Amino acid sequence: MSKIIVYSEEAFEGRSAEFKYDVHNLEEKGFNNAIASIKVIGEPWVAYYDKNFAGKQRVFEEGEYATLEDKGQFSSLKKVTDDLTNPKIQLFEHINYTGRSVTLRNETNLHDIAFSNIASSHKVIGGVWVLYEHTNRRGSQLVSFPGDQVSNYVPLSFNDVASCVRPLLPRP
Ligand SMILES: [Ca+2]
Repeated sequence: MSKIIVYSEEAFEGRSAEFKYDVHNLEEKGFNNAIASIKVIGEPWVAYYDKNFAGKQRVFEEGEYATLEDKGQFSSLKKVTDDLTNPKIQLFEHINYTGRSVTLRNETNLHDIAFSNIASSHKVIGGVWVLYEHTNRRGSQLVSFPGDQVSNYVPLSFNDVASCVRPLLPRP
């Protein structure tokens, strides 16, 4: 069974709580803006800065996270339950799916295909994708699910910054 365990202090100290299902509002669980370390067992989870799976976001795959870049920021948690086989995403140069486009199926450094700091919209055909502000999976993230169509990165503060993208992979 997939689950996430959250802690109020770094290094898995302080108060803790374990969740097996989406938490749309961490305030109801006494953990709003209070998560300082995380353990994930099983499927990946996405943590969001705002309740109801909105705002800035970060993926946590199976593993232990003793310190967090986004300590004290998360307000909702979503479990990834989607089919991760056959990932496919289409990125577009401009908003509303216009301009140059590229179709990707694997982790890609967008510098390598002359598409870094260009993308302004996308369509996810398959899988769950993470877009990163910087190469080597660094910086802000934008997480997108199968069938998602994101027509404009501007309101997401993600316009013309994506430098690397990758699909979440099925666990072996
Ligand atoms: Ca653009």
